[in-house]
Amino acid sequence: GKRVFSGIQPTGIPHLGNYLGAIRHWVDIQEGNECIYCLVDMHALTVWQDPVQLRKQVIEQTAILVAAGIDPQKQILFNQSAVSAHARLAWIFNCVARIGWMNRMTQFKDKAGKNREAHSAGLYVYPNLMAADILAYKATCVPVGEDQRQHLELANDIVQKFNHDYETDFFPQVQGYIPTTSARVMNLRDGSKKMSKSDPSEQGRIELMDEDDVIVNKIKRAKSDSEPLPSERKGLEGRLEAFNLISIYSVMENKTIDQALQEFAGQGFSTVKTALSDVLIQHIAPIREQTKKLLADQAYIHTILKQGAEKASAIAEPIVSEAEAIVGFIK
Ligand code: AQP
Repeated sequence: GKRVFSGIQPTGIPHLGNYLGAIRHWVDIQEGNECIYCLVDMHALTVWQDPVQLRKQVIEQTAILVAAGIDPQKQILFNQSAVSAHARLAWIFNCVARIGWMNRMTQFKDKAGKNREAHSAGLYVYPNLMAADILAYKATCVPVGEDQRQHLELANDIVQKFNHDYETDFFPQVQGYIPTTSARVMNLRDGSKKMSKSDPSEQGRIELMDEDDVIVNKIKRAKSDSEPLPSERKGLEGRLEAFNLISIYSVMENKTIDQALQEFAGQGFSTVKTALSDVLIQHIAPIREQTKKLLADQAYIHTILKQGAEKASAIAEPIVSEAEAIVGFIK
């Protein structure tokens, strides 16, 4: 088996994009592997978080992950700030990574927008903390969405420079695992933006805690177009919202886009939307209901996080201590 690491920001209720791009694969990859799944509250802090909300969201997300099928007994599920090894290794990596490397990160440019100077320094060095998350465990398999590819490359640049500068082979190269079926799920109201937790409008995303009628309504009001559906993928070119709806449907039904289009060719969007709402409800309702049950016993959720942090520390502590010794820290 492999050692797998992945994280999710407790910045809100996970949505369909997080589910199809990450959570679903996290569940599948558990068999035969050692999986470390982290609620990255330190990453969340790179943009303003209300403290009460942040705490609530960590608890809620933990429950959702367990409800979605992460096994907290066999695997490791915890919040990042509870394991100090992340922050300690991130500092070392802040001193390994070059400012020029950070300046090339497209996610920073996207998130910071025009007013870069007003953002936190944490947002700027976010990818170094992500490298530390992975390498504190020497994890070699990192399942993430396509949007994280550049950050994984940066992690490998850090590994290479660290190993070179300190004349060691201490850190292993990191392998991304970007499943080909993890379509980038786009905003339901704007097919050029990705579906995102922090988008001010909830109408653009399906959250894993949405009630059935909310799902039906959001899909009903999702942007589409008035053309009938084509029989082949190329007929969706330039139709961003139409493509997004078909793409979500096909991923959820384990079909190719062309197979999905066979079902709907020649028809309008109302048929697609009804079918899509149905599959979404089939997948989401059980997760939502199980989450509610789990949240009724918050002590249990706290125990999961505490035990997860203990198991995570047991792995990360010796690795990060050795990295500290390599750079010359006296402990
Ligand atoms: N729209 C998406 N489609 C496919 N995958 C996605 N992921 C996020 N959005 C989509 C994947 O979900 C995992 C966890 O993401 P994250 O919480 O660490 O941060 P994010 O990518 O910044 O997600 P959000 O929802 O947009 O959060 P905010 O709004 O807080 O920034 C990652 O593996 C990601 O690829």
